[in-house]
Order: sequence, then C-alpha cells, then structure tokens
Amino acid sequence: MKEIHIIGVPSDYGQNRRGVDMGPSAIRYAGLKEKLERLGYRVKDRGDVMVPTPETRHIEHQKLKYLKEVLSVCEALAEQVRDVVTSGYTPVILGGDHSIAMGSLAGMAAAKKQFGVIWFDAHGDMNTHETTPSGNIHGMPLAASLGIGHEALTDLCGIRPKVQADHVVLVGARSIDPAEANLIRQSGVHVFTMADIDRMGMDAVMRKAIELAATDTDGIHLSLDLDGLDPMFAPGVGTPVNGGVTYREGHLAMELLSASGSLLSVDVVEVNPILDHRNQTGRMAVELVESLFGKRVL
Ligand code: B3U
Ligand code: MN
Ligand code: MN
Repeated sequence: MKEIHIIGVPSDYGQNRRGVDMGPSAIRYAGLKEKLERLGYRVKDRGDVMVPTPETRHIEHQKLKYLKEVLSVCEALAEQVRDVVTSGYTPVILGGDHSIAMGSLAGMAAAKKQFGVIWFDAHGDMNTHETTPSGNIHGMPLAASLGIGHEALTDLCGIRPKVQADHVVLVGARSIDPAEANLIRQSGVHVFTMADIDRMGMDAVMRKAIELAATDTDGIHLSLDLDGLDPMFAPGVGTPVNGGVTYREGHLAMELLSASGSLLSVDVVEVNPILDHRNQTGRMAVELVESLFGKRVL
C-alpha cells in the first residue's frame, strides 16, 4: 500500500497579506487525512514545520522581503521532503504561500536524480529581486529553483538548479509581469496559458504537460497554487485573477496526472482562510487532492 506523509508549512513570509499561514489548518479541517485514507492509503501527518510569527521579525531587504525567514523555513521543509521521499513515501506539502515550493523542490532534488515539475498557477512565479514589482518572494520560487535570481535563493541547500527548465511546465498562467515574461521566454520552460487551455482543451494541455514533465525524469512534482483556479471556485487566495481554470477542468487535470502514474509529490499552496467563504477554498484543495490520488466517480 502506498503511504502518504502530510507536511504543514504555515508560512506567509513570501507575501504581504496575513492568513495563508492558516492554510494547513484549513486544509486539514476539510478532511484531507480521512479522505486519503478512504481512498486506501496509509496516511501519516508529520505536523508543521516551525514558523515564527512575522510580527516578531522585520523586513531587511525590500526586494526580497523576509529573506532570512523564507530561507530557514525552506531549509527545514527540504529536510523533511528529502526524508519522506528517500523512505519511499509520497509527500503532500500544505502551504503557506508559494515561496515554500523552493523547499519542496530542494528536498526533491536531494532525493531524486531527475524530476519534472508541473506548476499550476495564475502567475509565473518567475520574478527575481531585479524584476519583482512587490519584493514578495512568493513571486520568485520557480525562477530560483531553475537557478535564476539572487544566489541566496538559487543556492538553497547547496543544489543549483533544483530542476531543469526543459522538464518544467506552467499551466493556467494569466498574470505575468513584463520583465518576468522575458525571463520565462529565455529560461526555456514550457508554458500553457489560459488561452492555450481555451484553444486546446484541458485534456490535450495536461497530456502534453505530463509528457514533457515525465520524459527522461523519475516522475513529477505538482506545485498546485489554488489561484490557478478561477476565483469563483477558489476565492480564498491572496491574489485572485479572473478567467481561471474551472472546477471541472481542475479535476480533469488532477485525474489525468493521477492516471499517468508519474506523481512523486505535491504542494498545495496559497489557501488563505481569512479571505475565504466558509472554507470553500480549503475544501476545493482537498477535493483536487482526492482526484490527484485516484478518486473516481465509478
Ligand atoms: N507577479 C507578482 C504577483 C504575484 C506572484 N505570485 C502571486 N502574486 N501570487 C509578484 O509580486 O511577483
Ligand atoms: Mn504561485
Ligand atoms: Mn499564483
């Protein structure tokens, strides 16, 4: 039987709205563990990575806000992910804002020779300290993991890059900053924007994305930013963007990834219960994870 290990990362250092630190609680409250057990998995909750409250810290670098804190959270997470994956289990990492994915990918890079990444997001998360409009590190984790940006981020855990651009696929993009767009083009990552999803359909987009991320790798890490979904289905996120992935497209994407048999690990990030309606986004996150781990109608 497959074993899943849940790791909570209640960090909101990567952006400027409090509340995503409560994401792990909201997702747990929506029944994550029980629902995965019902699908036949053994599930262990490893609890949360320690995250000091931001009110006790101050910002030192306006273009890399809470840099020190983000790095120490990511280092602690990377250690847990490496441990889970080398033991042969599947990590389900609950954010927190998307900066934590640098820790997930560092842990994956320590445990696996080659892996692919599907980055499901309204945003590119490909900014650096030089291109960022906000200074928020949650807009930078993909660039950093590819080895682009400030060396404090790119060299996290002494592995650079964590993943090769050719094995990385962005899905759902619809809000990219101008300088970030140039970095995306230069980097060589694959991108399926919402316009591509409209034209090709989610089925074709995900089949292609899975092929790109799985070819010549040991499997796929899914980095699932809930703002990739349309705000109608996931209102509880810090930076909602209209015109996103629908409920049905979201489930189809997860089902296809599940059927591929290539999933190694997943982050579920940016759930902000303060901005949510009765935990709709937390429940949506759990539903998507159920589809990802094999829940079917029949
Ligand atoms: N690209 C903008 C906004 C942003 C990125 N990720 C989220 N928002 N969630 C930035 O600040 O880098
Ligand atoms: Mn993101
Ligand atoms: Mn996003």
